[in-house]
Amino acid sequence: GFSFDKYNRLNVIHDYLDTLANNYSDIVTVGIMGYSHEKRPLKYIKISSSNPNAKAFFIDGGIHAREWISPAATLYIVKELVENRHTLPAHMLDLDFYILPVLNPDGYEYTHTSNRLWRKNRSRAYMGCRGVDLNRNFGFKWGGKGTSGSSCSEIFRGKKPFSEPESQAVAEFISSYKNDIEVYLSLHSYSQLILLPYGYDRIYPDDFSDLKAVSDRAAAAMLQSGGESYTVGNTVDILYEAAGGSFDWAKAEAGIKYSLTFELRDTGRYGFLLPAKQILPTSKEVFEAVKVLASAVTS
Ligand code: 0X9
Ligand code: ZN
Repeated sequence: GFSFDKYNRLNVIHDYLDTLANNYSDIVTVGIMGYSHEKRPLKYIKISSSNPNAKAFFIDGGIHAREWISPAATLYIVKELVENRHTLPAHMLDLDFYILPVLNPDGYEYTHTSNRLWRKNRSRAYMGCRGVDLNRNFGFKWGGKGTSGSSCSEIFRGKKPFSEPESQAVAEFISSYKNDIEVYLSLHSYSQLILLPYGYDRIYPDDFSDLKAVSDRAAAAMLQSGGESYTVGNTVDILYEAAGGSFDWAKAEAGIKYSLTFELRDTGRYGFLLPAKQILPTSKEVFEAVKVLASAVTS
């Protein structure tokens, strides 16, 4: 069964979402945004505010298959929002949350069965190797810096923007709710960074200082709650160039002001192989940040 002491398989994660939808049918619904290359559902959960005019907060995890802490952290967020709802600050109750724990289910399962360090999806549409880096496949500045046209590359961008069913389904979903969504948060690992747009080049959106200010507060809250230290900055300044990423698209094309990427624990000791003992402490610090981000878009 489902637990926060371990990394759960896809079917266990999906069953947990379904169980919540059954047990909390007044606030929780589960839906499917689309299907992966191998026809697995892109299952998401919606946690609804009682405010009919609520703004929305979107979170995805598991774009990269091997970054197991990312889906795990999304599930902790889900648990807090649903099962511990009575403990939440009031402003959190004023938002709808859309959470997609595993954006790349084929890759995630493959890391459990065959290759723990697989990153991409499992597309077989290409000569050479399988898999597209879904975080290079979104349709803003697609094909730019920090991407590759070789199918065997870890940063293979695919044959055209949104060539992959996973990226396409997520973009369609977000587009259909873009007037409501005020925060787009994509969870990755590792390095303990809060990455701000843009990632395709060293370019700062006009409202960069707004994003920076709330992210600095989020990082402070993470640390103050007993969590780890996270570095905040423009993606290119503190990491590298990576065009075709989901949050650049969310910012530039969907118009979502607060579009961010977190790189969760650790800073390299275990890297992608983060011990299960760190699932809960990592998840708790992420939830502290989510509370701060939520406060920025509620009044
Ligand atoms: O390279 C990536 O896709 C991300 N780092 S990771 O180690 N998790 O693979 C960084 C993505 C930054 N976001 C964009 N460039 N859009
Ligand atoms: Zn990643």
